[in-house]
This record gives sequence, structure tokens and C-alpha cells, in this order.
Amino acid sequence: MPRRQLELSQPRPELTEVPPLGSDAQSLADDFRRYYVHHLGRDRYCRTPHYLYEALALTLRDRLMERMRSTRYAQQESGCRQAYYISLEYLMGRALGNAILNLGFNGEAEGALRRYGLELAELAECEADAGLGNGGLGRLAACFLDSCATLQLPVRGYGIRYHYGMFRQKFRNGEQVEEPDHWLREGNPWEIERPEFAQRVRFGGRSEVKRGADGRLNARWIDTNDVLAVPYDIPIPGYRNGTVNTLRLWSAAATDEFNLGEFNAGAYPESVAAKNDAEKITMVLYPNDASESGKELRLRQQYFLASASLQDVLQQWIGTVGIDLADFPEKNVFQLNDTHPAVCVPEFMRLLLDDHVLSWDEAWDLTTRTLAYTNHTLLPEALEKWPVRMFERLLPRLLDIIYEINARFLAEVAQRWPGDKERIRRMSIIEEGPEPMVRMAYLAIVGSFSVNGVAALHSRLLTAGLFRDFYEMWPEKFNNKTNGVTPRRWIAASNPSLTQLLRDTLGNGWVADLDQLRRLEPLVEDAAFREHWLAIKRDNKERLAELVQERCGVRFDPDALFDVQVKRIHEYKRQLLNVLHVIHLYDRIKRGDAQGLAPRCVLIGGKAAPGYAMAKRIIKLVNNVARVINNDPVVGDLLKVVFFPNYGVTAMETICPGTDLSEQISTAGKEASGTGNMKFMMNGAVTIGTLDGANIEIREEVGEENFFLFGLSAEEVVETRKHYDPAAIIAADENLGRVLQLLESGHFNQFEPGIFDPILASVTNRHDPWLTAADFGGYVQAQQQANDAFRDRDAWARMSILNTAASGKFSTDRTMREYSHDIWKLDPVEVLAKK
Ligand code: T68
Repeated sequence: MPRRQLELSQPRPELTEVPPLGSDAQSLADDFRRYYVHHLGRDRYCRTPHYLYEALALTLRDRLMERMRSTRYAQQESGCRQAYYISLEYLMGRALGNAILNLGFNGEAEGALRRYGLELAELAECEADAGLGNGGLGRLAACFLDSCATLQLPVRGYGIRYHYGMFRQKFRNGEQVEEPDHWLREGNPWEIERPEFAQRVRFGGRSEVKRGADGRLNARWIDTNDVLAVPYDIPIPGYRNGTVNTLRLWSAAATDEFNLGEFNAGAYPESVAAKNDAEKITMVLYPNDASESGKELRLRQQYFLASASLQDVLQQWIGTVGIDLADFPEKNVFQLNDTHPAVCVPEFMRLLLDDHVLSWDEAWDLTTRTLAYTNHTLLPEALEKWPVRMFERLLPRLLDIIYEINARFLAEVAQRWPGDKERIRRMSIIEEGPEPMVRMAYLAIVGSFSVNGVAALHSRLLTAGLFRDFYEMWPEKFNNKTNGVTPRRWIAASNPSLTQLLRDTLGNGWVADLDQLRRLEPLVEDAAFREHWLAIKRDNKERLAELVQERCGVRFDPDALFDVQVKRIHEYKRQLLNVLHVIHLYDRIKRGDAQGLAPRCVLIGGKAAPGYAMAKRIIKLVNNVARVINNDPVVGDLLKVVFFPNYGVTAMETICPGTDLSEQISTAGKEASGTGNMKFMMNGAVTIGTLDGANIEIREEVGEENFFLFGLSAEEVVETRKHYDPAAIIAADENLGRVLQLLESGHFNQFEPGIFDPILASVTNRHDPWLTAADFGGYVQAQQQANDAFRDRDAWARMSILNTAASGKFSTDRTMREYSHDIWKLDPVEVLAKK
């Protein structure tokens, strides 16, 4: 039963004003023991390290909670403007190391554990990844939260507390099999349930419009099936600044009232079963990172998040400011992470019209001054559309509102471009056809005051292509915000040896001011520094080699070139191009043309959407090619290949520091930004890549001589596709011919005839949208340059150092400053640091 708002009417200062907790090793050690023995009830017979981890997490959570409370008070008392990041996904990974780092407790936590003969690293391994996201978009949200807290920006995240996160990837006969990830099985010590802030979310029923006594049309949404949204708060600590922001994740629960009709009719089990139905909403994350398959449950998730979050913020406003919403847009802004929460547009309108009884014009003015939208993709198949019929069934009142928004919007278009019927058809929020659809991106653009892409090229292509009509109408809405990653997790926490070197060389300021890494540039001339740099890289490669040995049973030699491509498997990301190059190297070795080849270890990792047959086939190909190459005595240590299973945030923390060569080889114009590219660069990997997404900006920062560029540009891709002739390219390129010949001969699938035919067919198809054959030659050349550069230790050390030195731009601290300055207009709120 939700306990509602008791504390608002009855403040109890004497209860909640507590003296600060100690942050010295002794205080941590005492609390740790108390949690372990008393709270968790463990004794000397407990043999599992999990409870030790949990006791430490709870000890730290107490410290986070007190800072979270101070932060909330400080933000509330300042009356500041606040931003809300609304995202269906947060790929948080583990929290323990991050909490210790950001609280500044490293020495103290280790000291506390040492008193009991325990190792922090061992406990840390007990934590399950919070894998509540698919890939880049979800991880970006997590990095954003870290940077907002570090910059002391009043930003709250809203998301969904899925019971099952991203599936675990295993292989059977080299093929991907998915296993459910029940990450909450052993509980989540970082969250606090807040049932007193539960919200009611409606589904189904029908919408009834009546003219009231005052002549106004009043709409009611009736006969709905309601679900409760129960929030769980997760602390988001800033880097050593006393700020702890909040990530609020919603979990679905049945409303307490049983369905009385069924109950009285003797259908007790049926009415209790409704509970299950309600809880289904937040059961599982959809594992598609690109196309949406139009599943009703997914739309339910989207609306559930949108409605609960908007109601929560409105309720807080009313509780503190009152019922007058006139100033709401001055104090609040919602950032929509892609179109997934785009139902916020009609839902906010509904809340203002139906619950707060505002006029349409008032409500529309408030809505369009409060919402902002970020686009993450140019792929047409990834642009969300929902069948009108599904809206009608699930969210009938919202469909009314969407129709009205569209009618008024199209009237505006017609006024601006009189008689341009074609334009009206193109721009309509409703796509006409046998199955009319709601175009969520258009809904988001029309309802927002800001629309941004995630890298310079991507934003440019959006306004020139996909959203051109809208750009012509409202050029001032459109802007770019190049992505970033947080240097706290991606350098300071995951690369301790590099962090130590950077501390010794630059001091500690770079962690929260990454541009300071530029001060490394002159050090490339210092031979001792270069040696030190390479020694650290070698250590990290050893750690990675151990992990590869453990997970894949393949030995990576730390002196070889570590060549890595980790990301979701998708044809546009062209893992296939990478495999073709691997086969080319194998072919060279086999025909005795290995002169000048540096030993190379190729690691490919990433998950395929369970329904994406081609992506799964590419995984199978990598595994088969790896088996042949790794077991061929002629190849020996010259070439090793693995498909690293179950790639995710935690794996990346070991993979990234141990990488030499970062593969960012998407077909130009397809990867909106990429963020793995930035993590690798920060950790001193050199990129081999196309002119796509943020690669372009990476190359600009580091200089063209420190980047292995190849391939068609986005414009050339468009041109080439008009008269693409892969057969001619293959005929003219002996290397490619031999590679395809090997594939065709069944060399990698001797007992599985024909399984790679679809892959071969895609490369030789004139309509191959990814132009794999077109970029193969350039790719092989660039790989040869990387090979040669790697063999020159000094040259490589310089490139590696310069990549790290030039990575400052790609901190999410810079990204968040830009969002804050251009879109959110936030002022930082200081919270007195406890330490
Ligand atoms: C990624 N998108 C972009 N989508 O592909 C990548 N999609 O270029 C960019 O760097 C990153 O976003 C951050 O901006 C995604 O990761 C999804 O994961 C996704 C999930 C559900 C539905 C559609």
C-alpha cells in the first residue's frame, strides 16, 4: 500500500537532522561489520563473498544517502531551474568502484577491509552489472548523469527498473544463445524504494468528450486499467564535490483495489492475476538497439515512464510552488533520450488539459517550452512509428490529443507553404496508408523547443535529410551536441596505472577538467616518458590477455598488436569488414606472404538482437574463422582471433585500457556518433576508422597523422550507391577475390555447408547498403599502415600519447556544459563537500 506524502504535512526535523557519518577507515570498518553481522545476519559459517560486498555497499550507501539528502535540500532551497533526463535505458554497470572513487574513499575503503583481511577487488567482482540498456544510447545516459553530478547541475534521471536487463550472451556451436539476466535476484543494495511517491498510470478504456456547462469541451478518460508506478531512487555521486543527484527508476505494481466485479463473481484468482499483468510492464528490457518491432508491451513501457515521470515532477511543483503552472517552463526542462519517451508530448498536454484544466493554447505553450529532444540515429528503420490502432486501444485519450496537435501543426504548415499538399503529407505526424502510423520523431520535434543530434556530421545530416522539412520551418530549434564519455569510469576507475602516471605528471585536476590532458603533448619527446607509457599499456594488455584466456581459452601475447572492435553487432557497423580483413591476413600467412607482419590479436565482441538473423550469422562467422586460425600451426602466434562473449560495461573496463587499435569502421553516414571510439582514444588506442560520426571530430582533435583513415565519405556513399558494382571491385582486387573465394569454398564451414552464403551474397549484392566491398581495399591499406606504425615502437608510443592528450573534448563534462548552456540553462548548485 503506498504511503502518500506523510512527511510533507508533518516535517520532523529532529528525526531527519542527523550528525554526519564518519568517512575514515575505522568508521567504515565498524559500519561494514555491523551491516554484515547484524543487518545481513551473517556469521562465521558464511562462505560466500556476496554478503561482504553487500555490507560494503550498504556502508557506502549510507554516505551517499546523506549527501543525496543535502543535495536535494540545497537544490530545493535555491529554487533553481532543474532538468529531467527521460530515458528508457541506463547502462550503469557496477556501482561500487564508482562510488568509492567519486566519494574519494579509495584508501579508507581498502583500509577498512584490510582490518578483516579482505580485498576490495574480490568483493567488487560480486556485483552484477546494472545492464538496463542496449548500447551507446543507454551508456551515454549513465555518463551524462555522472557528469551532471560532477558539475553540480540539478539534473534528475528518470527511467525504468527492469527486472531483467540486457540478456547474457553465450555460444553454442559458435552461435549466440540468449540467457535472461536476472540482475535483481540477490537484491540491489544501491536503491531505496520510495512508495510514498508512487504514481498511478492509466491504460485502455475510452475517451469521452462532453460539452460542460461553460460551453467548453471536457474530455474524460474512463474505464481504464490502472497500474502503479513505484519509484526506486539510486544515488549518483559527483566527483568529490558533495553532490549526489538522483536516478529515479519506476517499477510497475498492481493497484491495490482488486477488480471488484471479478472478485464478487467468484473470480478471485483472476483478479489477483491482474497483479501479474501489471508487473509485466517493467519485467524486461527490449534487446533491440535499432529497429522497433511494434510490440504493444514496449509502448506500454514508454507511456508508463512518461506518465509517471511527468506526474512526479508536476506533483513536486504543486507541493512546493502551488497550482499555478505559469512559471513551470522557467524552472523545468525535460530532455527526451531519443523518441522512446516521445509520448511525453501528448501526455504532458493531457495532464495540463484534463487534470489542470488549462486551455489548449496555454497547455501547448507550456509543453513546447518544457520539452527537448535528442535524436540518436539516421537509420530509417530505427525511426519509431506506432500503429494508430494500437494507440486507440492502449491510450485512446492520447490519440485524441495527437490528432489535435497534428491538425493545428498542419494548419501552420499550410499557412507557411500554401497549396503544398506533398509537404503536408510528408510532414504529417500521422503517416497515412493501409495501417496508419504515428511518427514519433515528428511528434517529438513538433512538441519540443530543441532538437539535437549527437555529433557534428550527424546533426548536419539530420537537418539536410531526415528532418529537412522541419529544419526549414524552425531552423532555430536544431542544434548539435557531440557525445562524450565520463573520464571517471573510463580512465580513473578502469585504468589505475595510467591514472597514477597522469597524477604524477599533471596532478589530479584532469579528472574533472579533461582538457588538461593537452599538457601531455610535449612529453612525447621524452624517451623515458614514452617507455613508461608503453610499460603501462603492456600491463593493461596482460590483464586483458588473462581475461581472454579465461573467457575464450585463447592465448593473447601482450607484445602483439591488440586490435579491438566491441559494440552491438549490426551490418552498418561492419564487423564483417573486420572479419574479411582477418581472413585476408590469414590468407597472406598461409601463402607465405607474412613478411613485415606484426603479430596481431583480434578481439571482436558485442551482442546481436535476438531476432537479427544476419547479425547472428556474422557472430557465427567470427567464431568459425577464429577456430580455424587459432588452431592452425602455420599461423602460430602471428594471428589470434576471438569473439569475446557477453560484452558489456564491466568487460569494457578491462578491454579498453588494453587496446592498441580501435576499430570504428561503420559505413559513413550511418553511425550517429559512437562513444566506444572516445573511450579507446582516452586510453591511448589509435583509431582506424571512416569519416563517420564522432570519428571526424576525433581525427580533428588528434591530427590526421595520428589516425588511420580509410573509406568513402558520407557524400561519396550516397553517390556510389547509385551505380554500385561490387563484382567489378572484386574482379579488380585480388585480395578481396581470394578472401571471398576462401569463404565460398567452405573453408570455414566444412561440416556446415552453405551457412555463410547469405553473408557472401550481401557483399556481392549491388544493393548492399553498407558498401563493404567498396571500402575493403582502403581498409586493407589503412591496416597495413597501422601494422607498420606499430612495429616502430617510438612512433606508436607518440601516437598513443597524443591520442590521450587530445581526448579532452570527449569528456561528457564538456557535453553537459553545452546542454546546460544552450538548452537547459541551469546554474550549478553547491553542496558543501563532506570531505
Ligand atoms: C546509439 N544508438 C548510436 N540506440 O547508434 C550511436 N535504439 O552512434 C551513438 O553514439 C549512441 O546512440 C549515443 O548517442 C543506440 O544505442 C539504441 O540503443 C536503441 C535502443 C532502443 C531502440 C533504438
